[in-house]
Amino acid sequence: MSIDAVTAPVNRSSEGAPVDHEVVVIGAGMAGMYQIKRLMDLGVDALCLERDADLGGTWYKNRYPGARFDSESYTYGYSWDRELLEEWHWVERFSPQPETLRYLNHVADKFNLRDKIRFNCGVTAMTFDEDGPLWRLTLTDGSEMTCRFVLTALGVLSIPTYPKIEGMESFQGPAFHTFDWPAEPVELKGKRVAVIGTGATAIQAIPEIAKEAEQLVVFQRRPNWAAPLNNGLISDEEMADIRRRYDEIFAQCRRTAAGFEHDADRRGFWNVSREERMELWDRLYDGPGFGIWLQNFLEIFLDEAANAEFSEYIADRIRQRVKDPVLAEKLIPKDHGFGIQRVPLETNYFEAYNRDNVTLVDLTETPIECITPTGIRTTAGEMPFDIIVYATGFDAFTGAFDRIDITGANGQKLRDKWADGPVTYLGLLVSGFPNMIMLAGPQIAATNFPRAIEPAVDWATDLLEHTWATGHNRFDTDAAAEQAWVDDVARGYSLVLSGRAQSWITGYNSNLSGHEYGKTRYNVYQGGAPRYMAKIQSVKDEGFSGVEFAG
Ligand code: NA7
Repeated sequence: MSIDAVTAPVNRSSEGAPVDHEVVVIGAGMAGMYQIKRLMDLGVDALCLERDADLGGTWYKNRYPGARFDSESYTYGYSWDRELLEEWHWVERFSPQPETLRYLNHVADKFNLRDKIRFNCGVTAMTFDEDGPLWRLTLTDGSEMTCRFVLTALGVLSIPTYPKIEGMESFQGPAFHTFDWPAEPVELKGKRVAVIGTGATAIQAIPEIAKEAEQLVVFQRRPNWAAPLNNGLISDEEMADIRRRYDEIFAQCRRTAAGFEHDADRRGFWNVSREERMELWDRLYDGPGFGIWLQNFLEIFLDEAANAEFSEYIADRIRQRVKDPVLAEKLIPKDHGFGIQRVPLETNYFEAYNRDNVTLVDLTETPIECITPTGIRTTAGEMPFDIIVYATGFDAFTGAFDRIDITGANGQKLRDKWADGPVTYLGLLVSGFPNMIMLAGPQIAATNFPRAIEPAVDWATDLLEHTWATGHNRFDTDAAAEQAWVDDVARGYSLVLSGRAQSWITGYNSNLSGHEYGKTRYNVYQGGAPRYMAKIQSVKDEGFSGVEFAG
């Protein structure tokens, strides 16, 4: 037999009722793109459905000024193709959205991924048909499609949450969520702009909007801790060095809890002197990216006193950067410590408030009463605006699933099963929803996102291959294995200070989507990426323990 014959793609398929496609992948962002590539390589009849007009997911949608990675670019890119790693030059240490979208388009072109992606094709409903067994999908154009297996790559922050404010629809000028920032240029020059929200997105956008707009008013409900991104260009020499070190870089990302190069300082917060702590913090504050968060002492995440001392250090930094001391205090969070919520990284965020054209409205003092046709009215009066920007966050993790009417075996709705929060096995499977694998679902490890996506895609592909190789056409996870995982995830929330945060990690804002207010949703696995990866590997090594095969 020739080598070609051995390596030629085999058309994998399962027994069962005929289907339009063996596998459908929903979503063509980072996860969906890699998944379709893996299936193409295997010669599987697979199709990727994308609701948007083009690929890129998060990086296709988030076009607001200042949108960029908080991950070092070279730790965020795909790791699975040596040639791709060798040929791509990341221009900036923290890639801006347009460059990232260019990168993803380059990947799609290089591997002909568009051949297997159907654009402007959302999924509105999917129902498991036991007789197939198969999934019956309803698409946005009303047509139906069937497949044996569904892999969801819906994105974890892909459903924007607009606030519910009286009169929103009456505003006559442009008004949009940052996620829906128009693709065509938005003229900010000479405009009076309102930004509602001060999360990671707003903190990236505000300094950029401030440079352009005639007037910018920021409506803040709760301030967020933020620290400098310290971005820079990557020279040819640095990029050559990064290329030489790629194996080492990815190995380091696999070793660390959050999938970055940054690793915690394990000397022990209380074992070193205050001077030594200050020396570390000064260095990290001037260093790049999440170092200030992830290269810090582990006690920051676990010990209230340690966290309070460090938070005070950051508060002082804010006081040094904001000229007006009263304003500085308004920008310093008082209800939670640094790093308890996901830390926004910024470039001149605090300096933006020193500009004459930027004003902060503290909504705890003067709440918004309504939006009028020409502006925003707070209890202090009405302010006129030309543009309103909602930087109000996302219906995280489960929102994209809730938007699809998903019916599993025995007629159960996923929406109902998840009414009190997500319930999964390893963040990858859901009991009662056979032949469905989530590639970027709730309860996967909280990491530098692609570093968790790639193992999830590989695991999903291995599960499919195992199913085919063992002559089955149906798998489901057993409820006991699922419950054990949910308990493990919940335990993680009880161990870290961030488990009580008011953030999308705890699903605190998902009441906007009809979920109970203030009830913690266990959206992510908090036990660290290495432990998560070891777990999914051991499940696989045990022939997919906790998964039942049939057919
Ligand atoms: P976040 O981090 O959820 O931030 C949303 C912000 O919007 C936050 O400041 C909220 O204040 C504010 N918000 C939400 N609703 C309202 C209303 N009704 N009125 C005033 N302010 C409101 O979302 P981001 O998009 O910034 O970041 C999400 C992630 O994307 C980020 O972590 C990165 O991983 C990428 P609150 O704090 O709830 O008082």
